[in-house]
Amino acid sequence: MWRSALSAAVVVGGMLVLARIALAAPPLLNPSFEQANTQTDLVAWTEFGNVFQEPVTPLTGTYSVKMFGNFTTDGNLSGIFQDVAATPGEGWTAGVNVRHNTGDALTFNNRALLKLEFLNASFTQISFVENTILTSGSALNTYTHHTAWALAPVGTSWARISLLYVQDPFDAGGAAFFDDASLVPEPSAMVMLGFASLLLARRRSR
Ligand SMILES: [Ca+2]
Repeated sequence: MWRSALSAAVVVGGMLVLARIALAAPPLLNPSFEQANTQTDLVAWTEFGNVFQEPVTPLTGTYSVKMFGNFTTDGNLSGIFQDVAATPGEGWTAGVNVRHNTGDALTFNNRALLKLEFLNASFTQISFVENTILTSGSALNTYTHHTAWALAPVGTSWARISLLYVQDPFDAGGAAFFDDASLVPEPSAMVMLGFASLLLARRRSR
């Protein structure tokens, strides 16, 4: 009796540890792009190239983020990114919704990318995954949701979500609209292993 009570207490304790880890994860700020100092200065995000907060086809709230090319060189980039503190061994999922609209659809090889990066304490990139999420062949006038997942490698201090627009060739037209980004960690493999062993101990004590 006391053993099962003890193991139940241990399991509850383990759940509290997991809950605390989930709560401790710093959230992505301004994920729906509703806050901006100016149209080209989103709160909590770093922008480069042609990036604008626009009251155009938002998924939620009033605003989306519009991106298009810089008309400079083939493969030029516009984009935004945000960093969140991360720990080696955590699995991270980056997500966003993207669309293009009739009248300003993507042309040629123009495309939008969702990139999940891991950086060390000096903000040097140590690994990344990158998914193409919008092309000239994508359906018009509808948001699609996309994710990218990766394990934070040894040396990780930061996880970064990057939303990018590639203009290729440099004179190709079309704009991408993004809304409702996310960047979420899972508990590390070691924590999950510990939790699983607690559950096993509970089962054996019955
Ligand atoms: Ca929004």
